[in-house]
Amino acid sequence: MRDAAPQTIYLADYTPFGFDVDEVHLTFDLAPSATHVRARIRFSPNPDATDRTFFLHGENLTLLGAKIDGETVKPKVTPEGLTCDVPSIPFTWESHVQIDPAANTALEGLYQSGGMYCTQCEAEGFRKITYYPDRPDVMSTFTVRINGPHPVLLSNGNLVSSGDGWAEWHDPWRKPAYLFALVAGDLVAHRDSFTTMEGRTVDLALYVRPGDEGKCAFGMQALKDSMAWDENVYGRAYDLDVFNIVAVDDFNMGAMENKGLNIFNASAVLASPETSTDMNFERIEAIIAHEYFHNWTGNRITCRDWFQLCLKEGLTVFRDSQFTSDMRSASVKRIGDVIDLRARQFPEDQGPLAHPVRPESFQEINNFYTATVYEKGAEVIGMLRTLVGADAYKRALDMYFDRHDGQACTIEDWLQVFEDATGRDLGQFKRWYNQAGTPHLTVTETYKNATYTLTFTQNTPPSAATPDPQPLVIPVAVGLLDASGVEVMETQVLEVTDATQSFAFAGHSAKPTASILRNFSAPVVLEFDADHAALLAHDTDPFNRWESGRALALASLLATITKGSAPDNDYLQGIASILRDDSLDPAYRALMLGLPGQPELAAALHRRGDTPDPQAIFDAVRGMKEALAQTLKDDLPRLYARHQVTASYAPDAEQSGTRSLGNAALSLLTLLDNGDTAQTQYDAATNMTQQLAALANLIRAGRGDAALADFETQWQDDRLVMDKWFALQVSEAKPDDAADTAKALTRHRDFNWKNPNRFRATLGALAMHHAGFHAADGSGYALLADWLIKLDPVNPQTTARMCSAFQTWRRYDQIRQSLMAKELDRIASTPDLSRDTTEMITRIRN
Ligand code: 0A1
Ligand code: ZN
Repeated sequence: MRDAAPQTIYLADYTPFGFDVDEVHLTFDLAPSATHVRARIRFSPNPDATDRTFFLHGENLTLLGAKIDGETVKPKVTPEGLTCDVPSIPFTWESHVQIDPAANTALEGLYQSGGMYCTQCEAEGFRKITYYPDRPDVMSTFTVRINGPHPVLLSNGNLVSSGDGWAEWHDPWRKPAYLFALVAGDLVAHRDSFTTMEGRTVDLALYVRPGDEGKCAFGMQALKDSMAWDENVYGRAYDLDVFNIVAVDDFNMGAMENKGLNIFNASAVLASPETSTDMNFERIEAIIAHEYFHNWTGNRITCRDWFQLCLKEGLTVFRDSQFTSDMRSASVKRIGDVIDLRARQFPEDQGPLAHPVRPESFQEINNFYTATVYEKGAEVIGMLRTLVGADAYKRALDMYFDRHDGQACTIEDWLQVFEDATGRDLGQFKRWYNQAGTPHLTVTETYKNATYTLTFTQNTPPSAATPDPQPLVIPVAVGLLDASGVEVMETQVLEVTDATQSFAFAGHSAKPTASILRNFSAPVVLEFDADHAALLAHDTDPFNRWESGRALALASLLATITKGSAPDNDYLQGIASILRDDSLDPAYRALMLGLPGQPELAAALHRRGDTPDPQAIFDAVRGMKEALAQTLKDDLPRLYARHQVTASYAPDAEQSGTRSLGNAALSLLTLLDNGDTAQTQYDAATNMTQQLAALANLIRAGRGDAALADFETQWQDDRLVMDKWFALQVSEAKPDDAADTAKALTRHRDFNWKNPNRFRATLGALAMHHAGFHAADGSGYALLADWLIKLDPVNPQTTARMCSAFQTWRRYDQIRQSLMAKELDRIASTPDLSRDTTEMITRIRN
């Protein structure tokens, strides 16, 4: 059954539910097409509420019976839920429903994946399991009995007792229904344990499909590292006797923080050197940490309503970034985060999907698990920490945990602890939560009478979500260098609060060189005519040193695209010196060889009033790589040879940094030797990082066919590796071939389009191939639209997320715009289109 006409929900309309839930007892009798769920729930009137309507959410449920205090009742049932007359004193509600997990392809609620049962309840999946007030401010303890012929039967909390074909779990921590989880199947456990700082022993287990046992050790270590880190840095210990993680093949997102029973997309937890790249390992470590950290920021303190999503997500992303910085290299992590922010959040904030970090309305909450809520939400917390300082941040967090443990909170609660801990008024700072759009910060400089003055002008472009943006509090970290590159003023944080504001620095006998927005101290577009060549050579701030190289590359590429200029020699020579400097971390040097993303170039052209031509952008980037290869011609063989790891494989920062520089050198070498070194590397590779990089280079050199066939033979039984095989062929295709390559892959026997990982590997890779997706004949647009239309009835959530490929459509020329508009309209006019996809297409098209 399809959704009713879309309804918009507003933050301003929040009212508490009329009843408290004191305890929940659930019994599951599992069967693929006819699972029975019996619920016994103790309700009592909520003294803080005025509306006592007893409405329970419920979707796709067959109600077989309901009772209040043991008496049969006949509730009024609609497609969204039920209402019933209830007593005005505490009462016990019982219901019995039947559901069909085998038919649940949307992967929300209780569904099946590879023969196992699993759940996904965030945001509103619990209502597909039983009738319930499915909203995050309704919290309760849960006791769950599972009956089913499966060796492993799991739910939240601690195991109470179990026997053959059944298990009973109790979660003593009150939680909202979105954190409920159940897993049943024939799984094997990788076990370990952790002793908390309070001296409690926690049994840890990672449950996987038989055959995947060898891919668990890294995830388990990451979990133990996360547990120790949260104790050491935030003073937060784990609070149950067990912590279970389950890997599932079919999952819409990365992972889910269900209390005591995290469920992970297999790609976000399973790892081995042979099958996973260094990047996979780093991502897995971060996601394990993220989900674990939610135990305090999300579970113990949750959100009052879904508008407050950033309360848990922004903070938890901020915490997992801190963790990765501590485990690995802080500057490499920061640069990676900013690359990601610009690639994913900036386009969102600068286009039709722009929304505040705390949105004020939505139709489908699943569409708001966005880079803005997550990544910009984390940036906002980073700015807050920069403004108040590390000590005050710590005090505020301690106060937050003390004051709000066990509660469902708002951004107002969050900001209040900072105000109380610091005495600061955060009224203006709060605009970061309420305003959409990426601020532009334009800087001019003057130098007179030994005084150097910087003038900042901030301007946030208006958007549908925020038509009249007001000035923000922008922490701008600034340092000054002298002409010889020596730092003459250490980093200072300037607080820009006005539309235009100047800061003077006296006592400089010569005009200094400014390094502005060090460590990317605010998520803004900086417009400043800096001395990038000097900063690239000398900046003491590793982020801004990298950023200067990036700025030179951007300027040079834009000049090539718009004027046909040759690559900038200052840039090439500056990068060459960095690459030759063996005192610099290899991972950092590898980042220095990176170029701005092609969509980022398109955005920069659009900002200047030019119309981006995707093929011209592609060609310019290729030309720049060739120029880098020529400039570094004599260095590359040595650079490559010196960055081969001979020790046995470890996914740590040091080894992966070495490999990333070796592989960055390889991609330039391939332009000089036509893939000979890549072939040698492919033949000798003993880990996926080396094998996949070699394969990519062979495809790029036009000689990938044999290696692709070999790779397929070797890995055909490993679904996660085969996702890489699908994705790489699309992402490395020549622009004109990308859509055809993707189309051919959709006919491959292993193209299981109902599996979100495989769908994304193939069609998602096309959407991310800038010049391929935007091929002039519209073939990329048409293919993606065909598949989104096909996927929508099966999996609305993944379909809706992938619609964002079209969000930048107004940046391009008239012909491309009309081709994209045609596809958007074709999707929009599909009969019975889901609420998820309808909302996305409507917002993008308008
Ligand atoms: N809360 C999870 C991510 C997540 C969000 C939504 C989902 O379904 C709509 C599933 C998972 C996290 O932040 O990791
Ligand atoms: Zn999260």
